Amino acid sequence: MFCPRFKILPAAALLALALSQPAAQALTLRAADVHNSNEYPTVLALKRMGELLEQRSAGRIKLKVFNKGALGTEKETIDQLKIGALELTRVHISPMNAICPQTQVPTMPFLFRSVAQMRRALDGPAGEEILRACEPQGFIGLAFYDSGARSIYARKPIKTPADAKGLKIRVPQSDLWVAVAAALGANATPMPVGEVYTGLKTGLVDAAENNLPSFEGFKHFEAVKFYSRTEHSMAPELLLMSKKVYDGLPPADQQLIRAAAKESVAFQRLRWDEQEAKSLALVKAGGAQIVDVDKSAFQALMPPVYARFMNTPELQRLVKTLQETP
Ligand code: BDP
Repeated sequence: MFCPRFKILPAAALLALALSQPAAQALTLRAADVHNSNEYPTVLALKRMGELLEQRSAGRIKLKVFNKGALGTEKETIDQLKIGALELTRVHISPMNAICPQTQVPTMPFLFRSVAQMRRALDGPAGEEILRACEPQGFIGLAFYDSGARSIYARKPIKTPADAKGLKIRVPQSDLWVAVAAALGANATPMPVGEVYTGLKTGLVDAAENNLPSFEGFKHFEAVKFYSRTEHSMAPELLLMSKKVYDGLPPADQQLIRAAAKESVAFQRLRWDEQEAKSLALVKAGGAQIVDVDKSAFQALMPPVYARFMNTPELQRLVKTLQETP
């Protein structure tokens, strides 16, 4: 039977439905990473996150990983996130130090007692607080990934702070890192990691500092052979999302993204432990020498760095909470 309202009602109902429940949109997220190897633990973790998102959204949400610095330096990708031109970036925490002071806390030298303790501390409430602190600046801090411990490498062993005197050392682009190098008596040259290999080869810098997988992966061990285990920092990696993009997504998608990022952390840590062992073997086979050092002599020079950078009650409280994590 003909019903004049038939044509009108479904349209109105559809419209009402569309307004109350926007149809789930297909979503492609891009994630940047500077590491060259497709097997680097952070790169693998991003791919893992993508698999989880794709499974849980029945293929609607996809994550494309652009490693090898294809989308720019870490600072450049951070700038792109800020304006919503890029969705995700996995960066070292150091280029965020100037943008979000709370990120300086886990960057501080000799803050954690061990990698295991660093993981427990960052998994706790202080870690969450630091991730959240990036939001007012336009970044959703999704997760910390592991970056192990960083040590100094040079053309000679650096066993004591006296060995570091006058050394031209590359550091990440952060005032805090410049201050750490200065406390050791070295001359810091901040630069993006992509320039370090050439810097070491040409003698623009005498030294750099990083974890073993980066010493190996960026081929720095081909340029300088002595890796001295100062382990002066366990500053983590950071997985950030553009707040501008995030705020435009339905809450259900926001939750999917947060959960997939958090779940990729345990996976990344397993890959990290494997990669450290592999990288150690590779650099040794490539002629690198691993030098044991008296870390306490280096640590003894750091109080002025704490006094200068951990200069508010809030930062001091975060230091204490992270350090006191069992
Ligand atoms: C590596 C980090 C990478 C940084 C690099 C650096 O994984 O994100 O770019 O250090 O020193 O350990 O800049």
